[in-house]
Amino acid sequence: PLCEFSGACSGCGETPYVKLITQLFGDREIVANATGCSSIYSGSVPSTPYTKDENGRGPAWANSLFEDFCEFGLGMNIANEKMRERLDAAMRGVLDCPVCSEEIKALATNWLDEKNDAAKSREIADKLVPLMEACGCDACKKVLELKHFLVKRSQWIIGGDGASYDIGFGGLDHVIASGKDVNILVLDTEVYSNTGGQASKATPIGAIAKFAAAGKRIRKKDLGLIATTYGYVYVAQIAMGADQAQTLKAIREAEAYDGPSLIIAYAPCINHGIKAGMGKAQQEEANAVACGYWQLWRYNPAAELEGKNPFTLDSKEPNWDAFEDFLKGEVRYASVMKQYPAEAQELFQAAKANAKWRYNNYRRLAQQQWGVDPEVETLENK
Ligand SMILES: Cc1ncc(C[n+]2csc(CCOP(=O)(O)OP(=O)(O)O)c2C)c(N)n1
Repeated sequence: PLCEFSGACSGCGETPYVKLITQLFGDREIVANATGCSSIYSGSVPSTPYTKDENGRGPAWANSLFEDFCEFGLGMNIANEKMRERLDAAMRGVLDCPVCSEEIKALATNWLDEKNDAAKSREIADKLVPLMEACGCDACKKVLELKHFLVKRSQWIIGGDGASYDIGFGGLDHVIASGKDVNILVLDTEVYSNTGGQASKATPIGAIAKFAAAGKRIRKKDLGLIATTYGYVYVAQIAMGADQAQTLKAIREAEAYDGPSLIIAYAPCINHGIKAGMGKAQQEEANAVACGYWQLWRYNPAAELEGKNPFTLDSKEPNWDAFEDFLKGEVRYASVMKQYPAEAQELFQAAKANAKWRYNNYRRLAQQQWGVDPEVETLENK
């Protein structure tokens, strides 16, 4: 991992996702981080848990405001695109150069063809840079000035649910609508964790949070489903402790998808008051999915181009009988019973009904008939 020892609460549900992304793409990763827990444990200056590998490569990271983190990441992506356009022009200069060797020219042609493939662009860059340094002609110097852009980058935008569902939502919507190749990771703790647990639109009905002291009275917003309506945005809901393979698959698919991606990751938090303790945070994720509290699914626009249903429901039919016990295992719900016994049962039922409504909705989407309409096919996900 290229994200090591953070100052997050022990058992934090957020950090395993952040760490996993560095394990997959860390040597070419750029992060635009919203303010929130993740910006604090990732950038407690002068120290940072982000580190580099034996070749000196690691994630490049910066923190934005709470309200514009997606635009901040989009800006990084556009800047990178612009620089790579310049690099492309410089590389074409090599092809006509009277000094450059045939080997350099062959690699330059290869790079022009494969520059958007992460592994191939890395392989070509590793061969090309020493040859160009040895050549030293003006055309090679121009390429070398931009050598940091030879390898395809992996743009990540990381934020909490407060940033994503609420305050930065306008920007998130703008960025996914742009069609640009960025990956947004929402660390969904269902509250504003870093400022002490205020309710967000991600807080489910019945949970106690600040500004929802008697239990929230309205259901959780379905951010993922909203994003699917664009049709060209990769979307997934994941929970690492429930299904590691699905988490890995979703993160890989999102990164590989040539367009915007949004991953919503369930993250247990110290604010939830997990009775089993924070040492059981991963187990809590498994329990959340098993009882239907959280659902696992992926919406992959690339599948649609192959004539397949883009929506896949990855969670099994939940054991709804375990739903109430799951709620009782967390103080944010259990305390409603103590403080507001009259309303508690009604709120718990509403929480379960809403979770069922969501699950049924996902199941319907996963089971829908999918056929290819030739006219629609020409849209090519745009
Ligand atoms: C415009 C603005 N409002 C409020 C804050 C204060 N603030 C900093 S972090 C934070 C909570 C972040 O919550 P969330 O996005 O859910 O991330 P988490 O801490 O849960 O990871 C708040 C309210 C801020 N930085 N900027």
